Amino acid sequence: MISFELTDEQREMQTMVRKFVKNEIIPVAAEYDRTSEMPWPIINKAFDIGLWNFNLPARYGGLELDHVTEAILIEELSFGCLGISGAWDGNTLALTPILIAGTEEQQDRWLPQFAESPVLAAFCLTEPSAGSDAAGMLTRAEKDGDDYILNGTKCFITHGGISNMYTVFAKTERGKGTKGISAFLVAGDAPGVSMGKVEDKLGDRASHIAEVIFENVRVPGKDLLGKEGAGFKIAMQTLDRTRMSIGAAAVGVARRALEESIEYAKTRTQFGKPIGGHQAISFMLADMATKVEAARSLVLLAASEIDAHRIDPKYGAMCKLFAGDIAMEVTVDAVQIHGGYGYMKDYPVEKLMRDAKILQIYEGTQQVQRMVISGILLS
Ligand code: COS
Repeated sequence: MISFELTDEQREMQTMVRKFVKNEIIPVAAEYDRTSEMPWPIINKAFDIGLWNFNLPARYGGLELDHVTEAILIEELSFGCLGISGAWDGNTLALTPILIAGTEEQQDRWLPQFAESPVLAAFCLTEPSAGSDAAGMLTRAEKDGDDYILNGTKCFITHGGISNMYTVFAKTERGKGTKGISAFLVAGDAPGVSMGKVEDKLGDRASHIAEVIFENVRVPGKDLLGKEGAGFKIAMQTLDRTRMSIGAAAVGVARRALEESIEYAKTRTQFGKPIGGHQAISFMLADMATKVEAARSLVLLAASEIDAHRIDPKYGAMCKLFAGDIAMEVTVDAVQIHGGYGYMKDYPVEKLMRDAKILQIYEGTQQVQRMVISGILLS
């Protein structure tokens, strides 16, 4: 049997987050977009009411959400503001490698802090000259006794420079390609860790994105994740689980653009009737709504496959690809429906359009998603 019915618990959490978004996020989203400040008051409130730490295991005080529930909640948060949603859920990406490859001892040492206070974590893969070609990274970790010495610069890092824990991917052996990459857990206050350039972005502005610089950082051998050389696989396995949440965020952005457009089409009058009464607009709304539903279906498929432990990288890639593209299309259409007003900051749709663009870029560009999907189809 196939069902899109939410469980009582999922519905309850969806209602709770929807209420939080309406009361706490939507009223301040434009201001965070303007200032580009980290939304600490919202994160602190989320922590206080127990809605923080989506994927932190329950044994460490986290919510330990399944992926379907996570997708439902990310859609709601991103309906309110993509940047705030990214700041809220940035830890999920950074914690996933330790959940995949961390030993019990490593998890016991690193994870309890996340339930004690709303501290941050960051996933450090991308570098200035290694974006889509993640294996082309220059950051290196050289063995020194039982420790490693880490040197390099990571860029475009969510929570970069303000995190308590970094999951860092670095070359431990040159000339071995993807098999020469290892993953490490690094404390935010370790000597030699610093914040580089803080990015000033087109959209997604409430999410803090910065460079992280590692300069002769001593990493104890006990903080190597998995085996030496397993880092690239750990990074890919992480993205296989997290790309669906970008799809869910895209659905939230697109649904908001659709709802704003429906409301506007009902109230804006031209040529003697509400613009929704003109087929030029009503057919656009019909197409936008169809795209939102189709994207959500693909996100839920990807999420439920992960929950069923059938992890097929193509589903995460497909839903990120499809939902990211429809978010861009739907938000552009929303601006068009709003006409001149849509281009002004008085209405939220211009922000939605600026926000949507990043959904086609981060956690792998749309072109990388096609590489993943076609690679599987042809393998
Ligand atoms: N799960 C497990 N292993 C995987 C894997 C996955 N999803 N994807 C690749 N691997 C393994 C391959 O099996 C291969 O191992 P073997 O050599 O033992 O066969 C190895 O990793 C290398 O794979 P591949 O040759 O496909 O690697 P490429 O260097 O060609 O890179 C892409 C593939 C482009 C898909 C990868 O670099 C990528 O995802 N890039 C984008 C990174 C990204 O999303 N960055 C955003 C920043 S994170 S916010």
